[in-house]
Amino acid sequence: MAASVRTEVAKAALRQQTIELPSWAFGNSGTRFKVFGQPGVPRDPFEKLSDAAQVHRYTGVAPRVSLHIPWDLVDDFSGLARHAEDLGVQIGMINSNVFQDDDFMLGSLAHPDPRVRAKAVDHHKQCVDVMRATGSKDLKVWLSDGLNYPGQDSIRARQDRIAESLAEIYAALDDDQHMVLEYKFFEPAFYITDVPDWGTSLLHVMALGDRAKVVLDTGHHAPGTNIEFIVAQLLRQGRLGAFDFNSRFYADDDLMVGAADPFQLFRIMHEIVSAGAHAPDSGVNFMLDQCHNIEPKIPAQIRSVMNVQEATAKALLVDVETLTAAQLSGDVLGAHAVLMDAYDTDVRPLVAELREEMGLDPNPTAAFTASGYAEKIAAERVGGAQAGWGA
Ligand code: LRH
Ligand code: MN
Repeated sequence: MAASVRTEVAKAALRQQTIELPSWAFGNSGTRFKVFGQPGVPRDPFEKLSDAAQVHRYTGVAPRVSLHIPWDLVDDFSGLARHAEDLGVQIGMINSNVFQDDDFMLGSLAHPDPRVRAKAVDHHKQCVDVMRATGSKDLKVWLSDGLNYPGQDSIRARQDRIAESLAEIYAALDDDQHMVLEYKFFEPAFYITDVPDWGTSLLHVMALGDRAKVVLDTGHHAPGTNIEFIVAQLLRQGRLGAFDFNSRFYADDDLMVGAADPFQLFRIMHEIVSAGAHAPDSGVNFMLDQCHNIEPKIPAQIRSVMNVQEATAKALLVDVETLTAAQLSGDVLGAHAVLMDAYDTDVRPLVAELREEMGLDPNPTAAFTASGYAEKIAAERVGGAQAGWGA
């Protein structure tokens, strides 16, 4: 395929790409040391959606916002969904939260006490009701459940309890609803996390049924883990349901995707594009899961969406024919060079051109800054409590 044709094919694919934003990225977040406030931070889910809609307005590819319950609890969820529609966005995945209630100190779905497990299952059923009220079709489950000391509880019994509890939640889903299960190798537990890796999540979702898949959060692996291998394997099983994109230098830093390791993001998107999983109907949801502890939140989300677009564009420019020929002929350096040529391509002009063709400003960050929206919300949003993790 000629390079010029590859460019047009890439643009057509990028035009269809969508990236889902996390409502909580627009609220305050931090570390155990400090949570810094910022002027204009939303005070409720309505204001979070307004800010998320700004990201879609200037990038054109962020039409969904993922909610987190109870952080985004409102009296009228269909009203919230209408507010989203008025803003030109939609409610995406619904995230459960069984990591902040005092009763879940020793676990939620894995807790030794059946009454506590029942409470955690009920919370997920409440999230399914939120899905019905907002039109969301996806329940996203991350369990902070784990142990801090050897012997604290039975490793095997906890897996049995989780399997039983997840089965009850899965049974509560409507036929057109799905569940995705996220894994994380540590934090807040420091000895064992009950769903620590892709294998454990995969085993649980395969036991549940076809409408259950794995969430891969790029910050949830042990240092040195080859994430694109996991992506290829989960795609091969048809069980990659979603990404929580972010980047990190050390632990679950939740920094802007592509900021710490743009080459890793490119390698991940290469596996995605190679499997055709970038297509809108692939069933893979590309989401951001980030915390903007010190940087302005809306521009950071815009930058993050641009980073995913650029990594995807590079992956779409890989000369697949030449790569495959080199791979099959054992031409190690030749094959590597083909991939690096794509990675070393400056795709910013291509993506800027695409935005113009979509009727958008080629520079979303500059366009947002020029809009004065940040100053407007800083002036308007005075009083009330800024949204956060409420931890
Ligand atoms: C856990 C996690 C999960 C969310 C939370 C905000 O670390 O990645 O996806 O519920 O962050
Ligand atoms: Mn996550």
